[in-house]
Amino acid sequence: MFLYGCINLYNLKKIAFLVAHIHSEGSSKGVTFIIWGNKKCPKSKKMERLYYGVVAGTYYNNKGGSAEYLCLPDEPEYASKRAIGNTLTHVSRLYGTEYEFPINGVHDHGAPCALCYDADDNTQVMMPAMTSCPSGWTRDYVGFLMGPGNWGDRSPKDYICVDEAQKSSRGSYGNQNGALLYHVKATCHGIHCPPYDQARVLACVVCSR
Ligand SMILES: [Ca+2]
Repeated sequence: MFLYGCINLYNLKKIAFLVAHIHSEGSSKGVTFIIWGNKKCPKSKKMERLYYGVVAGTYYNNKGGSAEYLCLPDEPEYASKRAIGNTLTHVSRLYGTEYEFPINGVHDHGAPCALCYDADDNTQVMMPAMTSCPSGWTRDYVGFLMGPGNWGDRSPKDYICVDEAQKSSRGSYGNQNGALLYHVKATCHGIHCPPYDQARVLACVVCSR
């Protein structure tokens, strides 16, 4: 009787584990991500582009605002038909981005972006200062680590991995200095040189599996 109870409990636990595993496998399939600096998503069998647009963010020299770059769709939809006037006070203002001295792109041009969905993957990671992915991972794109300058810009933002092509967006409006994008270099302060080299800009890679 005792043995019978044990076997049942064991089997029940095993079944519960399998059900939970199947459930988590089923529910976690697919990743969404933004490709920065390109309006095309990486090529892959089940890749879908949800929209494309332009990179935007808080003005480089504003205090406050947001610390993230956004991928704004080219064709916006407004939830309210009511306009509140052209004055930009008492709101959070967004500005298009501009490459500053890009290696492959055009100085002062805006950066495109796209929101992508890959139904084949479960997870995705961006690795700074790498161009290759670990074994078993697929390389979605290689890029340059980019972000705000830090010699007086007041708006901090998270670094992003910008596609190495550094494409220009439609309507790149010249030197307007909005949410700026600079290359990133590692200094030799607390970082080993070599192998790090403060004369070179850092790469990045986006990997999934
Ligand atoms: Ca500029």
